[in-house]
Amino acid sequence: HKDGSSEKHKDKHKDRDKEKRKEEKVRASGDAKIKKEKENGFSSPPRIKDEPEDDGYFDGKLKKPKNKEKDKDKKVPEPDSKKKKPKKEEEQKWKWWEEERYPEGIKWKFLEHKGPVFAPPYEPLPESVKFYYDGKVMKLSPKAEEVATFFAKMLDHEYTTKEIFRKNFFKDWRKEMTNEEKNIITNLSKCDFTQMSQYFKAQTEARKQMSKEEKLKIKEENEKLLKEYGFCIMDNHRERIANFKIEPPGLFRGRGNHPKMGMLKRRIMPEDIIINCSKDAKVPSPPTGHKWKEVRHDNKVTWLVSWTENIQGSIKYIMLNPSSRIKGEKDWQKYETARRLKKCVDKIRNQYREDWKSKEMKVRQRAVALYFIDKLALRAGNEKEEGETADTVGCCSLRVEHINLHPELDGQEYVVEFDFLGKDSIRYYNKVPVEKRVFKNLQLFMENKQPEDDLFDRLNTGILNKHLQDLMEGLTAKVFRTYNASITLQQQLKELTAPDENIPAKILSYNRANRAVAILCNHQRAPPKTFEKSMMNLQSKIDAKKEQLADARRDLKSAKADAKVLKDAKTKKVVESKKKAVQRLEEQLMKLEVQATDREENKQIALGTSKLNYLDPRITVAWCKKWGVPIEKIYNKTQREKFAWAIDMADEDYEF
Ligand SMILES: *[C@@H]1O[C@H](CO)[C@@H](O)[C@H](O)[C@H]1NC(C)=O
Ligand SMILES: *[C@@H]1O[C@H](CO)[C@@H](O)[C@H](O)[C@H]1NC(C)=O
Ligand SMILES: *[C@@H]1O[C@H](CO)[C@@H](O)[C@H](O)[C@H]1NC(C)=O
Ligand SMILES: CC(=O)N[C@H]1CO[C@H](CO)[C@@H](O)[C@@H]1O
Repeated sequence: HKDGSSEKHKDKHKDRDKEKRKEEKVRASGDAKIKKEKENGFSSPPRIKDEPEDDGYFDGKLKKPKNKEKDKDKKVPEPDSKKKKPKKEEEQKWKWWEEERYPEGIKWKFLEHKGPVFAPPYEPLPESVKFYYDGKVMKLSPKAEEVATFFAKMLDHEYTTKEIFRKNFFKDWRKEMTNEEKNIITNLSKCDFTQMSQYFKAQTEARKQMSKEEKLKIKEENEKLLKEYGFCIMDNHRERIANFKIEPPGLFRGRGNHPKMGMLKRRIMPEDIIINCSKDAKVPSPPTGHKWKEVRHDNKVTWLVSWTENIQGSIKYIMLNPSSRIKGEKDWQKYETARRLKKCVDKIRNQYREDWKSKEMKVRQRAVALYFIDKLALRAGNEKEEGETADTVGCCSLRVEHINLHPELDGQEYVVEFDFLGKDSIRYYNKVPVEKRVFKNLQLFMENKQPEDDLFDRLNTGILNKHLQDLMEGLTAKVFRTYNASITLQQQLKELTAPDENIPAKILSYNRANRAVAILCNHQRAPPKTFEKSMMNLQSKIDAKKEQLADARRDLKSAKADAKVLKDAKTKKVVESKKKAVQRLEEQLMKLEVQATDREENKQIALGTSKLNYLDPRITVAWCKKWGVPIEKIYNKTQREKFAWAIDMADEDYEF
């Protein structure tokens, strides 16, 4: 397709512009698909297929085997109205990446939405569900009862045995009690929530046992809610909102040993809510009898709704879905920044190597920290939530106790052993050989220090970030991560992909490359609870397949024997079909075995985070296009929506 490509390109642009204008009009009236079909006289195929062709293989997870009978049913032509709907959705995908960007700082010109969906009101417990205090039945006031149910729902959880949790809960619960209740209920250990807990368990059970009709009804209600509140209009386009439902009240958990765990996370009311929309938009109406806290028209921010939560005092936002223009542009920019780093990383590396010899201690420390960020993809500082006291650290906040120096270890020289809790209390443990100069510097930084002293005492996150900005505009520790993750994926894909292996094997290679990145970024996980079971299921499938294959081989052998004797056309045909059956089974077995390998290797690694946040999707798209691997095998629907820009833009020779 290379001939005259520049001419074609121009034409494509012209067409696009026309198309864009047309689409704009169409969208305004709402029904793009139908109108476009009328104009064009045909319907173009959807770009991103909704239902990928399914060979049961995806992302290391096995899908439920398809029911053959059901498949047959599906092929019966459905009434038109039903079939057209999903296609219409596809048709409306807006290629924002082909349009000009707004000037820096401006996020939108028009914004209209329906506001948030509030948590459903509290439903009091039935009379039959009793609460006991000190062995005696007690009827709680509605407010006290509501908060008690939050605790009851968590009764089986380890949290409710933790002292801080109980203390925080009890303190906040008492605030919701009437004076009378407060006088009686003075000791949490005397509260008996068992009946409440049993009631909720029974409810959960009942939900599982719901009839098809009931489930369908709930599904329809959810869809209705999504249709009304799940979208906004931003600059003539209907965009999906990420989190339009406000979280219901409950008890705060937090990660690690959070000092605020057990506190009451209040119910958010319209009076807490700040609405952001454009001046010429219809302001969403608050629920009857209520008012918004404030209505703003600020097009320098991307949020639609905000409020302040009561536990940490942090501001929460309702924002657009990752598939939106606003989020997509930001994502795209992130990878462009990482590509800029690629261009100057050598210079930066040479600079910090020079700085290891600096006379100034501060410069030396900065240079060693930068080396860690570059080489180990460490985070800059401790990006923990305010009030969080979990003892997590980043590069700048490393303490002497977090590293051990080994002049020699397992045949390697100058090894640094790291052991600390990183973001979200995930342990970082690594033994890395470093350059001699780094090692000597670390020895120097540790001289005359106690274990709890800062390793980099002349450095903080602010200083380091400032330095990064001076090295390259927009540079942060995270850019190193994105850069290294993306470049590593690209290199690994080149190394691991064997041109003549089949698609399942290629996918395994992809996942291996992805895993190399996840390990680099320390995206570990505990093996999923269902791991052993799902592995066993897979193994029994493999065993069954092996048996089938053995049978098929036996059949083939006897058919061949028959053919030798009879030598007629009919037996020859039988032999051919038996041969095909064997081949088919061999392929299926291979596929299952590849899956088992993949899943075993994936046991303790979370691929999702790097896939979603650190890997330039264009590398993946290019790889898929180059090797003819359907993109659906690598990205699920959510991911395809998020990366629609990359899927459309990147061709097979894209280089990060
Ligand atoms: C609270 O109740 C528990 C269980 O009855 C009892 O062991 C404990 O001593 C009580 N605590 C106080 C402070 O009264
Ligand atoms: C990425 O990180 C790895 C692991 O520390 C490191 O060995 C490698 O040099 C880095 N690669 C690039 C290109 O930055
Ligand atoms: C796609 O994968 C992500 C993990 O990256 C997961 O959170 C999401 O639920 C998946 N979506 C679908 C539609 O399967
Ligand atoms: C005009 C206005 O109120 N702007 C605010 C919009 O929201 C952001 C983020 O909360 C604030 O920083 C702005 O001051």
